Amino acid sequence: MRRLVTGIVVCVVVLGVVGSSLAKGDAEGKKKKKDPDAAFNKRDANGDGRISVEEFVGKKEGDRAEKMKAAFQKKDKDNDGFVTKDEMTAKGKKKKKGDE
Ligand SMILES: [Ca+2]
Ligand SMILES: [Ca+2]
Repeated sequence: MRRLVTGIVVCVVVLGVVGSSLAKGDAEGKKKKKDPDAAFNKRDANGDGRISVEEFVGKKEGDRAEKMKAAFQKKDKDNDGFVTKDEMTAKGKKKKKGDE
């Protein structure tokens, strides 16, 4: 009988810990989704701080790869073949900052 009670207590504790860590992970996950750094780092496979066209296109093939390449070239404002974090986070702004 005592063993059963211990088992139930363990279960409750484990569920509580798992539940709270899941809730925590969820909150952190939502935070990360909005974080452009996380999106950038995910793309930056080799971690050199810039995204090459290969990293940007990833494993896509055919039309999707072509679309990704076109999107990449739009992002690559200075046409150096790499998208930096600044270029990645810039949202379609064609003009430089301080142009107002
Ligand atoms: Ca890279
Ligand atoms: Ca660039």
